This record gives sequence, C-alpha cells and structure tokens, in this order.
Amino acid sequence: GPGGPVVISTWQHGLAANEAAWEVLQGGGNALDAAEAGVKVTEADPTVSTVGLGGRPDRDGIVTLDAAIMDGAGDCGSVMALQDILHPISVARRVMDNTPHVMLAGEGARQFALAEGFPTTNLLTEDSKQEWEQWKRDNPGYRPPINVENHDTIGLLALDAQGRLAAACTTSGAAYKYHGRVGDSPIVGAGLYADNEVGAATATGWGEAVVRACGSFLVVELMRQGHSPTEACRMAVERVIAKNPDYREIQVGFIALAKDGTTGGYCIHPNFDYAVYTAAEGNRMVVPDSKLT
Ligand code: SD4
Repeated sequence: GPGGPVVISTWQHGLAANEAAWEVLQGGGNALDAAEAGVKVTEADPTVSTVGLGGRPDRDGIVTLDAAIMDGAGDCGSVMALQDILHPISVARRVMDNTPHVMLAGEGARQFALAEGFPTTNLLTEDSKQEWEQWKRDNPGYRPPINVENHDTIGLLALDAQGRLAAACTTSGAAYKYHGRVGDSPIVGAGLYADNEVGAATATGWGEAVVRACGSFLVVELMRQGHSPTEACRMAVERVIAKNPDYREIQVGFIALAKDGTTGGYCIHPNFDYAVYTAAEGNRMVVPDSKLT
C-alpha cells in the first residue's frame, strides 16, 4: 500500500473534510487530531442537511446529534442525541480524554459539553425548519421516512505518517426520526472502528441496519482475516443484507482504510461515493461497487 498519510471520508462533503484533516497531517499532527479537525468542517457547514448545523431535525423539530471518535490504539468517546452544540465530535473527544466513560447521552451529554465550555448554538436553520414543516404537512402519519435517500453522515478515517489510525463519525441522524432515537454513528463497532494492528472502517446509511450487523467492527475483523478493504466492505454489506430483509429500501455503505494505506468501499445502492486523499493522487472522489444496480 501507499503508507501514510491517507484520509478517506464519506460522500461529496468528504472532500472539504479531507482537506482539513490533510492539513493537520501535513503539519505533523496525529491521525486522531486530523480526524476531529476534518469532520468539524462538515459539522459547521449549514448547507449539509445531514450533519451538525443545518442538520434535519427529528419529527418533533428538534436537531439531535450523534458523534463518535476512536483512536487506533483503542480509546474512544461518543455522544448521543446531543442538542444545541455545534461540534459534537469535539464533545466526544472530551468524553474520551476527560472522563472515565465512553458514551454520554442526551441532557447529560449537553450538560457535560456546557461544563467543558462549549457554547450553545441554534442548529435548526430556517431552511431545515421549513423543510420539516413541509414534511409534517405531507406526512400526517408522522412516520419517519425509510428510504435510500435518508443518509449522508460524515465518517472519516485517517492514517498518519507514524502509522497511527483514527476514525470519526458525526451526524444529525435519520431525518424526522423519533425524538431520542440513536443511530449507528455514535456506537463504537457499528458506526466506526479503528485498530492500529489492522485498519479502520466507518458506515453511512440506515443506521438500524448497520447496528444489526455490528458493521464497522465486522469490516475491521474481516481485514484482520486478510481481506482487502474493498472485499471486507463487500462482505459486511452482505451481512447487513442477510440481517435486513428490507435492504432494497435502504442504503448502507462502508469505507475502510488498512494500516498499509490501502482503501476501499462498498454499498447496497449505487448512489454512494467517498473522498480519498493521498500524497500520490491528491483529493478525489471514488465511486465504489454496489450490491444493486
Ligand atoms: C444514522 N447512519 O443515524 C446515520 C445516518 C446517516 O442520516 O448516514 N444519515 O442512521
């Protein structure tokens, strides 16, 4: 493989996230700091309607955020259903660094963020609010939509020049979800996983389906058995399909980064793409193979 540094992240918004992560790595920073810095760009972008500021709210009109960060050495932190904080990934990092815990949820996570000095931010933009109000008018049954469009989490994996890996994942979750719903993104092993001995992986798409398969842990374990990043992602998608009979109605995608710097991805539906940044090829979009056409 190409060795480090390498950065890989989900969807078109991954390009801008990769740039910020790359800058940290170029400056001699470590993979963990790079992963955090990368996804913060997406969290702060009000035009990304699936992450952080401007993220779609739950069905009650409340923006609740899920985020997790993991160091390939094994440490990790996450926040779930967090309200009013612009950078949940940085709160997850503080959970990892400054508490004896791994996960904080809801109001407790918010109180922790405030105690750590994070400011409050109104995350519901006028555009997201109007879209939610339209959704309520169109959906008197108040049922969260389950379809191939309900995705676009940012998940980012970084490998630094010293061979350290890290993963970060942050999202506003499934649009118009039940209040209090937690997806795969803040669940270590589901939304992301990193192990310096092997590689790292992260997931996007319908989180319930990813949780049922322990998706990202599975990808890393398949790489541990010798499978390439792409093959490991493909086999994990097959497992997701086996555990989710409704797989034709949902999107799930995985990306992976092996410790040798090789990358790959795979998904159910063909609309998924991801961004890869290497010294040799710069920052570019990649369209992976998919189960369905
Ligand atoms: C989740 N996987 O909460 C995340 C969402 C995602 O909304 O990819 N987009 O299920």
